[in-house]
Amino acid sequence: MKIGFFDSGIGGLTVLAEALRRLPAEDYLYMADTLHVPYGNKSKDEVRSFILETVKTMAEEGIDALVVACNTATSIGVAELRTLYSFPIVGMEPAVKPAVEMNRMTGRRVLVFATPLTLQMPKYYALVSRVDEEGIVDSLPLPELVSYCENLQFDKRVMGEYFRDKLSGYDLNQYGIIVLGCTHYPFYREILREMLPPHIQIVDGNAGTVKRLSALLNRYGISEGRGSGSVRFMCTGGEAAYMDKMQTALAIIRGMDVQNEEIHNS
Ligand code: DGN
Repeated sequence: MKIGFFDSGIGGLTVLAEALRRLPAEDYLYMADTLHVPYGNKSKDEVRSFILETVKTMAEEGIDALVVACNTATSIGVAELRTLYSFPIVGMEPAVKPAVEMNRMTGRRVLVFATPLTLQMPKYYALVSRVDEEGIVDSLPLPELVSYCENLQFDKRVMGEYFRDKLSGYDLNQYGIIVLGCTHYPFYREILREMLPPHIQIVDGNAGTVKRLSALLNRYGISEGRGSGSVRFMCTGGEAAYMDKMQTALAIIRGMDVQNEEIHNS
């Protein structure tokens, strides 16, 4: 049983880390589209063709299920991928719905961080229209953050300045929850935690995605649970240095205590 995880770069490793925690007895193939990272600032048509090409390569490797571990790629390609392949496919969704539900009692607002492309797509607009009856959701595009992450820029001072600048126009007292709507962003959870007021919760959709994956594997009857939690890395550019980077980044995210504020996207 081999589960494929796909992202433009190292972002999907934050979802893979969650899968390794919850489903340790499967085997994984992780694919990064290093030839085209980052996706978030490119056109919809370009990203669509990158997704189709990359998943084709993964399918040729013989995966039994696929997690599109990228919000941007999910918004653009997941529906089409489901028409092309018979294996189960799970996508990402920014955790806006549970955030709105959790926040209802506090009277505070919800702020969604994501790539510009995710925030521009009809899928995101439809999600917010569906769940945000009170009009409490605001969205903040962070176009530079994926590139910082890909460069393993985790310096507290540099990134603290970046986030302070991005949030300078916001009255943070108004907000109760920040949603990390891009799979790269959980790498910055600890830095954000230190700089944000303590009343703000930081949430992502990773646990919800892995729960959906688990349910789907059961429904298709394809989870053998006889794997070893092995991870094979691939990248479209085939760069040896990037293989090392993926190992390093997976160790970083697995070393973080991400459980305290996790919520379940339904
Ligand atoms: N990790 C991707 C996401 O969740 O949107 C980022 C895509 C990109 O390359 N910008």
